[in-house]
Amino acid sequence: MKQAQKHPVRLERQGNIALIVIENPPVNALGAAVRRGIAAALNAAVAHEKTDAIIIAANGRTFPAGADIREFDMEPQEPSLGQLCSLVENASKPVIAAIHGTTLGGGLELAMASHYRIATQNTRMGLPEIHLGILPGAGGTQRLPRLIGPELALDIMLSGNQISAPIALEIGLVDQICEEDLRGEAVTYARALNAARPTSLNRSNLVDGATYMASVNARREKIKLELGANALAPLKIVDCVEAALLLPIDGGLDLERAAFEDCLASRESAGLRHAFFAERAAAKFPEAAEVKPAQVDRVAIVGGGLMGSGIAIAALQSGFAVTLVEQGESGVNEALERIGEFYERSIAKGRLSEAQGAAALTHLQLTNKLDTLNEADLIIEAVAEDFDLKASMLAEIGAVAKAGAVIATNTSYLDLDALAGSTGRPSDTIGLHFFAPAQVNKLVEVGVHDAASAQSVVTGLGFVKALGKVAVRARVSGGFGAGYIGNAILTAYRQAADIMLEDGATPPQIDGAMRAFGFQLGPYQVADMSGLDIAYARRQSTPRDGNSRYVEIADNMVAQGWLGQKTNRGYYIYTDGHRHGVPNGDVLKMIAEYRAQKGITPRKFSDRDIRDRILLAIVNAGARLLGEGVAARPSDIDTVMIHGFGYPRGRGGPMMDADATTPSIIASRMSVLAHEDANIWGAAPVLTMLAQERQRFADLNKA
Ligand code: T1G
Repeated sequence: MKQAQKHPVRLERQGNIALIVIENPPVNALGAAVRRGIAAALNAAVAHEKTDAIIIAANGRTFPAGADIREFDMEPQEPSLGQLCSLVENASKPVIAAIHGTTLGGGLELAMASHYRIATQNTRMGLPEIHLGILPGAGGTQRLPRLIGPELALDIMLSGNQISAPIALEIGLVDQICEEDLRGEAVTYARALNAARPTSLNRSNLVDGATYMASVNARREKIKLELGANALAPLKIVDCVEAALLLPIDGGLDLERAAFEDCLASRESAGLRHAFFAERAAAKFPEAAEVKPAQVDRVAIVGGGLMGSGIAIAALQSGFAVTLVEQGESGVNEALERIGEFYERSIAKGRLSEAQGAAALTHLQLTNKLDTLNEADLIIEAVAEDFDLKASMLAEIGAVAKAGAVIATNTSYLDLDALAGSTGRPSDTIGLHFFAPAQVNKLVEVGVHDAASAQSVVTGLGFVKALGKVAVRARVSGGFGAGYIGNAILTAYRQAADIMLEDGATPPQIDGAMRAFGFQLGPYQVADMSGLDIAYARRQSTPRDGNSRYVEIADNMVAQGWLGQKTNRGYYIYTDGHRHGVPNGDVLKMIAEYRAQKGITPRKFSDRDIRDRILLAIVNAGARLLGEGVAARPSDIDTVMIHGFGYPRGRGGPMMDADATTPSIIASRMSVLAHEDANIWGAAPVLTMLAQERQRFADLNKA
């Protein structure tokens, strides 16, 4: 018999105090049923003659972490969160919000509409709506400036960052921090109250209009300067904060509502909300339904180069005990130097305290002895990207690792099945593909192969989550552009760019077009950053594919020793270690000579041509990876491209972008280009299927 669904809101009483308790796991999102429940409970409590005060609290890990984002694309239901907040504020009896966990967005707005706020010591608070391309739409832009002033209010809403409870107390956002028993202390606090205290009547931070407007105007100018005049949500937030001073509360709330609707309807917000759920969906590995991750306390990393030491830092920063194995004294010292430099820089920049830095380093064991690996629960091989070197190292690791330990290789494109075999215990072996710099980049592709056990896979997933990173499950692609999802798509991206380079475009033009589209850096700036020799080594070990044009420009640059930033000369020339270079005239000259040799008459490409050709290649590669089962769903590809390759998050990723154009239009555009390179512009079967069935990639996310 189907169990009756528990109502997400309960009304309890403790003598003359009514308690409205929310229970809507996992994060008590303020969906329609919750809002209706709170409104009904509040009306009942206010009407109850023996009620002197009302507490709003929540069970579970947090006070509401916001409105229910999933409801934004649905038919709105009453009461809206804004209406509920006004109901709370206008209650005739004191309402106290007892908050804990991550009180965010609509949850904090509900607390600010309450007359008093009590928080636990480790509560974190914030209005992160800007990360979803919207703004606080339930009174936050009107009540927060009243409580803490325009400057701090703008800081909180424009950064979307969380603040701690002690800070919130200091700035006047909460009234009291409770020691232990939040509910009990809230009741005691409530019993001492004798009057409601509507936030909207608090004008203490609105009296000095001139200073207030100076904050507003300065912030508006700063945003226009840094983000441009089209920065929708940030500028709307400033408008709303201005309205909090200039308009009565109802006028301000109306303006906020309209601004919220405008932002919600924007393409940017649709993209950001898609990205929010895409990275959470990506972490739903099928293996996780079968088994629990094994406990990982000590992590060992073999290879202390750029990647290995970056992974070590990420693990230290997340509280793991770390063993870093490097060959020989000099290898150990270089690794120690790299890690030491990270902590020095972080302390100098105030990101870490001396104590935090020192504490982290106490968990680091640096050695050149492989037998220390038998203490580790997880061993990550991070030596150079050479098959024989990796296979022999993995064989040694497989020999010393303890029973039950998980072995991972950080290969980015070598044959995972074969490398797993070389450990002698393939079921314990997975891929963990970090992206440089590993201590910063949030993406990790978890490589799965036929022999990998579910336990090993979910243990790898658990480790990546514990690092606070975004995990995406990937099988190794065997087709054009080996590697997991990211590298396979990058190969198509670069091939599309190189073909235009050969036919008439220039590196600065292509980079400019992709930056204008929203990428931080263009493909040739990225090539210079990662080093042309890395990609060259990979091309040398990858058999040429007759279906693709082989563009020799990069090979010729390597032959000249133009390897990018590491030689201060690549597609750009770099001076004094600057990250941004000036176009390298010698490369442009070399490309012109190369075209002449090949009898190519250069032709013009508009920025739109460049962008379209590259995006078509990316989407088509994504479609191929879906067909091969390398990627489980299109939104995983979006997550990889956003976190690993700087695809503009506000667009939601290439596969979401493709749906905006529709697969059938994409397939017809590709058919025009396929003759130029069948591998990157020959429509993948999945794309053809979607086009024929008038379906979208989003339909495959549901699968
Ligand atoms: N709505 C719907 N689902 C949500 C949600 C939300 N606000 N927040 C989290 N979830 C789901 C999430 O998809 C996942 O589901 C599960 O909860 C656990 O989340 C009017 C308009 C709170 C810091 O932007 O930042 O209020 O994958 O894996 O790492 O002004 O979730 O298990 O099926 O992220 O511990 C403003 C968004 C909304 C906060 C917890 N609030 N959430 O992190 O768990 S807009 C936010 C978070 C708003 C008002 C406006 C984080 C978290 P599933 P998780 P976590």
